[in-house]
Amino acid sequence: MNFTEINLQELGIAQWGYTEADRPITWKHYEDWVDNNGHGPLGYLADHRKDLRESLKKYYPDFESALVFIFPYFDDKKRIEDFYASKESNGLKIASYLFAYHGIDYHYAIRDRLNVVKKGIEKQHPGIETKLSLDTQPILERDLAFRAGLGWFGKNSMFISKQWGSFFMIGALLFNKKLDLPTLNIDEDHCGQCQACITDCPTLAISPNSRTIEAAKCISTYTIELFKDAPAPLGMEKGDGEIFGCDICQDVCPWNKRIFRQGLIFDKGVETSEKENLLIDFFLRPSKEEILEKLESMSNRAYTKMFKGTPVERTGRVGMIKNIKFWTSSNL
Ligand code: B12
Ligand code: SF4
Ligand code: SF4
Repeated sequence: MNFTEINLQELGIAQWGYTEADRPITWKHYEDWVDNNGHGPLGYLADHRKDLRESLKKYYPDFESALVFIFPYFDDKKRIEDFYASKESNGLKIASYLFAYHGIDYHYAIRDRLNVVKKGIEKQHPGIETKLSLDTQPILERDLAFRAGLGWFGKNSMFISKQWGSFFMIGALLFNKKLDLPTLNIDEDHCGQCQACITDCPTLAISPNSRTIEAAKCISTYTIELFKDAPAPLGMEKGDGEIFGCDICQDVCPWNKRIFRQGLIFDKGVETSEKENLLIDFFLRPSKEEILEKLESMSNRAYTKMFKGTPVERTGRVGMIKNIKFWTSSNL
C-alpha cells in the first residue's frame, strides 16, 4: 500500500505507524492500575469494558492490523500560551487540546480526517473493513501507538514522541486484513533521570514509580469528567487556573520544550475560529464573577446550544460552574 494519494500532512497527521499486534504490551500495568483503584471515579475503565481492552480481537473479532496516527497541536498550544501571557487573559486556563481544531471538539475534527484516510485505503483495498479508534472505544490507545513504534510512555503516562513531543492526539484505523506495510521498532524510554512532571504536578497525582497517574487526584478528571458539584482534589489550588483539562505535566517536559524552541507550525487547515473565539471570550477574558453570573442565569439548554460541538458541551453548565467556582474561592 502507499500513501501517495493521501496527503497526510493536509489532514493534520505528522506520523503513522503500523502494527498487527492485537494485545497491549502493557496490559499487566493496566490491570494493576485498576486493581489499585488508579481509575478512581472513572468507572468505565474498570467495569466490563476493562476486559475488552485486553485484546483488539475482543472489541473487534476480525481485527488483523492497525494504522496509528499522530495528530499534533504544539503550535496551537503556543498560540494559546501567547494569549495567557497577554493582558487580556483573566488568569483562567483551558487545556490546549481544545484549540487544536480552534475550539471544535477533536472527536469530530479527527474523525472526519480519519474517514478521509479510511476512504483512501478502502479504494486501494476493495472489500477491506475498517473501524475507527479515537478515544471513546475500549482500546488502550497509548499502548496501540507504542506497539506501532511511535514513541514511549513518559513518567507522566503521556505517550511521547522524540520528534513530536506529547502535545498530540492519537487516532487509529483498525482493519480486518493485513496491509503490506513496514513496521517500526518498539521505542525505548527517553525520560532518563528526569522527574519534572512528577515534582511539578500540583496535586501530586503522578505515581512516582509506575508511569501512571491517580485519576482521582488529577485536575483533568475533576474539570472534564465530573459533571456535578464535587470537591476539588487536594492541592488543586496550587494549579494555574485550569478550568477545563490540565497541561502542567506536559508543559514542564523537556521533550515539549524542545519542540517549542524549534517554533514549528503544523497547518491543519482549520478554516474557522468562531468556536475558539467563543471559548476565549466567554471563559478566558471576563472576570470569574462575570462568568459565573452568565452561567448561573442561563438554562442548561441555552448552554448546550451555545457550546454545541465544543468539548465544554460535555461537562455541561453545572460542571463548568463547579470548575469556575473552585477558582472564585482562590486568590487567582
Ligand atoms: C481515561 C483517560 C484519561 C483520564 C485518565 C488518564 C490516564 N493517564 O489514564 C484523565 C481524565 C485523567 C485523562 C487526562 C488526560 N488525557 Co486522556 N484519556 C483517557 C483514555 C480514554 C483512556 C486512558 C487509559 O486507558 N488509561 C489507563 C492507564 C492505566 O493508562 P496509562 O496511565 O497511560 O498507563 C499506561 C502506561 O503507564 C504503561 N506503563 C506503566 N508502567 C510502565 C512501565 C513500562 C516499562 C512501560 C513500557 C509502560 C508502562 O502501561 C499503562 C497501560 O497502558 C485515553 C483514550 C484511550 N481510549 O486510550 C485518553 C488519552 C490517554 N488522553 C489523552 C489526553 C490528550 C489527555 C490530557 C492531556 C488532556 C488534558 N490536557 O487535560 C490529560 C493528560 C493527563 C495525564 N497525565 O495522563 C490522549 C493522550 C495522547 C498522548 N500523547 O498520550 C488520549 C490517548 C486520547 C487520544 N485518543 O488522543 N485522560
Ligand atoms: S494533568 Fe495536571 S493534575 Fe493531572 S497529572 Fe498532569 S499535572 Fe497532574
Ligand atoms: S517531564 Fe521528564 S520524566 Fe516527565 S515525561 Fe517528560 S521527560 Fe519523562
